[in-house]
Amino acid sequence: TPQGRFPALTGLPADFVFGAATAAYQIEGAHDEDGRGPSIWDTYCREPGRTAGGATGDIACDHYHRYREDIALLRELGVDSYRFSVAWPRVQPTGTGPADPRGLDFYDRLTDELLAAGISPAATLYHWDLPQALEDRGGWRVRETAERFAAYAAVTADRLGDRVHRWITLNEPFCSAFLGYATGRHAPGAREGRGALAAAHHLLVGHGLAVRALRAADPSGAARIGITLNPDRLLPATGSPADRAAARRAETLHNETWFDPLFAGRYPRGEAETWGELAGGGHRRDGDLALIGAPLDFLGINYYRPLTVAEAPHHDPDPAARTATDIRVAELPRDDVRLTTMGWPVDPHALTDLLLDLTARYPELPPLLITENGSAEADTVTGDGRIHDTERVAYLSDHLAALAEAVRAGVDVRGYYVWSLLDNFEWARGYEQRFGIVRVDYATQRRLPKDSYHWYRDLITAHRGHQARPEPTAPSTGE
Ligand code: GBH
Repeated sequence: TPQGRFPALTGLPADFVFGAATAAYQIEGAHDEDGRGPSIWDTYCREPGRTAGGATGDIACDHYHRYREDIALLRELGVDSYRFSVAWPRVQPTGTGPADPRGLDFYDRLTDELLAAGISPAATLYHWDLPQALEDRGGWRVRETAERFAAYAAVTADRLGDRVHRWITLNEPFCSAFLGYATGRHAPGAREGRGALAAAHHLLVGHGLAVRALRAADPSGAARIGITLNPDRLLPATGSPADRAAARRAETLHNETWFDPLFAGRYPRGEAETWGELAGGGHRRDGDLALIGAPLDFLGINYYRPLTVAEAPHHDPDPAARTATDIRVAELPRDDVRLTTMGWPVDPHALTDLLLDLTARYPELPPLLITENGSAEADTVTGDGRIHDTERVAYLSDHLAALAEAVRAGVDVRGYYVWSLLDNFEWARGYEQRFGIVRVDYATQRRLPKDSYHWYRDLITAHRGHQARPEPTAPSTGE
């Protein structure tokens, strides 16, 4: 049976969506073409020491010019849906004012090419590329950025909404707020306390305003609108009260900051314990919770690995210098499981636990989509000209099995997108980390599908029950 070769499929509904995901700054390149303005990532990458080897997204995978070839790869892969992101600074080069039609033209062509290939587009409006001009006015620290974001959502939906019916407002606002404004490991590279907490709130307000704008642009009701979060499975290093308290503070920072306003109509209860006098804040207004909590059609979840946490002293003894991630929590390495080249532990069952736990804690959750899951591996081209990325195949297979286990236990998951279609610009880690199921040789821009690409294609075919290709006669090799 098809499921015999792909046990991970057992229990997934017949209309389960299989997809692949990318993001604009990580693949497009063409950073100064057709009127695109600079984003905070263009600025950040040019500052010394920010990214591995000083890498930038100036060229990346040159997808802006090669999107037809990349969509042909998606068509051959057989995915139902493709998740991409729209670059705000292509649509509005300074983040405000009338749209530059040339930027929207690109996403218009991309959308038509996807539909012609029988692939359903899923568009993320914000995958971290804030127009630099808005950062110069305060970025996500200020409410004005949330209002600008909704205006950008409206012009984008106005142009694409007749054909794009799945919208994701924000990708991983945790990263935008806390890596961008507290650890400084993401653009704009700030290290702040209150600024980062204000950014977290204004991202949520921007989401709520964008949902309102997207619904207004969709009188027919065809649009399915959601947000993508990266909830973490947080494991206390020991059962000690100190480590358990540390894990609770991390729950507030990583999960409750987002889930509580979005799905429980409240701000997190652990704020004071987590942030002390930084908590609360004058950036909140009456009515914000109702705006943020507007009903969604789905919740996107990006999942990669669990985190083991323990109590730690403050990084900075000076309270005035503390950032919003300085919450007396240390992340501990794991030595009991395999690590990917990101150093991330491979522990698929943590995904099952996470999904069950979130569903139990938030009864109002909408249906789920896994909008990213994948692994970075040290792929090498072998003598046969192929890439036998058996670790990635095992990672994907085991995580799909863990997801299917959650579905069998009653969690409503409607789809799964592999991160990523292509090797790409992995933010601060530059081009050293390869997440693609297709290799990109950056010197030539040649694409080479890895074994994981062929495995995923066969899994999708098996799920559809088409049996379009004969089963292999040799025993499968750990797939
Ligand atoms: C997701 O981020 C993103 O949505 C996607 O763009 C990204 O490519 C993918 O996952 C893989 O990372 O080591 O200090 O440079 C997940 C959150 C953000 C966590 C980047 C790791 C690197 C921090 N990731 N972060 S650092």
